[in-house]
Amino acid sequence: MIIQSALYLTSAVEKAQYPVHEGCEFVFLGRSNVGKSSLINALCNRKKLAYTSSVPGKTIALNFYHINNSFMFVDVPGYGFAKRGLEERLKFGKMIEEYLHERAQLKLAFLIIDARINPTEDDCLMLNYLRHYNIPTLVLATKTDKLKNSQFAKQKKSIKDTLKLSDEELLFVSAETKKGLEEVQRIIETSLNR
Ligand SMILES: Nc1nc2c(ncn2[C@@H]2O[C@H](COP(=O)(O)OP(=O)(O)OP(=O)(O)O)[C@@H](O)[C@H]2O)c(=O)[nH]1
Ligand SMILES: [Mg+2]
Repeated sequence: MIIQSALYLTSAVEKAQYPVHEGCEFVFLGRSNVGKSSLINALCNRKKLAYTSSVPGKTIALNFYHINNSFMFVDVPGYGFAKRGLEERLKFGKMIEEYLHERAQLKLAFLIIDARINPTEDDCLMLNYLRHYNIPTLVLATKTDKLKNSQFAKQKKSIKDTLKLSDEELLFVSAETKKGLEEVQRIIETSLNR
């Protein structure tokens, strides 16, 4: 599947603000600063479609991007950002849960983790939540460009063991080098045709 067009459509902090459309949606979840927005940009071949920052906490609402005039990528605020107060973290948590729980058009969730770091407790909680609600999920281990070749096999095993993933549920990617992104696009296409 080739992404020919990508357009920022709208932002939402609650259900009433979600855009009305017929297509399906793909959501990008993960810790703050892990690289969710960067992956959306890399997949769409655009530098500044989704805002990115070296400072965590850049994305503060659900952002909807219309792809090929057909389906949506949904960028969400990162979880586990300690500098956010408890109240804010709960607010973001509820915003994400409401989306995951209520959005019938949600086709597939990408859970983004850092390829260099073992999944955190927040990552495990998020994956359990997705499994509990039967939301099809693919784990994308990103920033692979920063992972030494010698560490690759060890990291793969430890991520798979911690999250209890099969081989098909984990892909190593990089927004920087675009490693693995053709495979992600293939998976999106398969999912759209299902
Ligand atoms: N080396 C490398 N850096 C990356 C990669 N992806 C993202 N980054 C960097 O990681 C930082 C965070 O990226 P974002 O895409 O803004 O992360 P996010 O998950 O959207 O962050 P929040 O919106 O705050 O939750 C930025 O400085 C990016 O340049 C990657 O594949 N490789
Ligand atoms: Mg972001």
